[in-house]
Amino acid sequence: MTQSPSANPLRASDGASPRSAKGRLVTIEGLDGAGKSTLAKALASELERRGMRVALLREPGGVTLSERIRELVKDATLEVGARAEALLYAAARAELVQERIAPLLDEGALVLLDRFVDSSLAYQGAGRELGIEQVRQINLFATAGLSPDRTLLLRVAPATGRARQDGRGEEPDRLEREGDHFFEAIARAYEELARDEPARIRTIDAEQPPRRVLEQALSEIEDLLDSMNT
Ligand code: ATM
Repeated sequence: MTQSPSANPLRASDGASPRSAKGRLVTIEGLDGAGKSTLAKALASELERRGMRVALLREPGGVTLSERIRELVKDATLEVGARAEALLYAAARAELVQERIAPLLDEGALVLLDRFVDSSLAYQGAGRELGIEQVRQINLFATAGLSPDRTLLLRVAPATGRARQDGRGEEPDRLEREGDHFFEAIARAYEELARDEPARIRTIDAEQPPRRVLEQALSEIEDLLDSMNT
């Protein structure tokens, strides 16, 4: 997943055009209850205030097929094996990339994406024990190799994430019904991914107040924002 943006098959060929003409893909990752969607919304409004073209999307979802798949993977009444689950997330991702993300990047937008391939590596690769490399392979196919320019990993202790999730008072979905062991494996996998790719994946302590999380997130993408303005 370290392909350079200009070598990306889903982006318009760079040719002689300056790198600055292209958009950037920033993904937000972490356990449920880490505050991903709060950060995504705050980042989007701050960047729009600065006059940037920002598209905020979430996974699974963002286009009709992927929203339908979202309903399937969350449905607690369905039997879904680990392999089928990994493929459903990958299918939702393939459609979102093709219909929305690739065109937005070609138009020069900053795409803020709540979850992407790293979620599958952590949840299906580690949580479901399918193996990170196997899950990476199906996602390379699904995304045609699209890799984020930067990933903000919101680190929260599994117990804190669970407590925040419970505090929402919603009925737990199919994945949220899993035990502590599942979420601990996911948290460990995220840490490993961040250790392997420190330039791309920046970890933020998500137990800080939301304002501090936003400040750190902005500083972690400042160089990308600068590169879009030059
Ligand atoms: P959100 O609740 O963050 O929208 O994500 C939906 C669920 O799908 C979430 N469940 N929990 N807990 C994480 C899970 N998920 C995966 O297991 N693999 C993936 O590739 C993605 C994108 C999400």
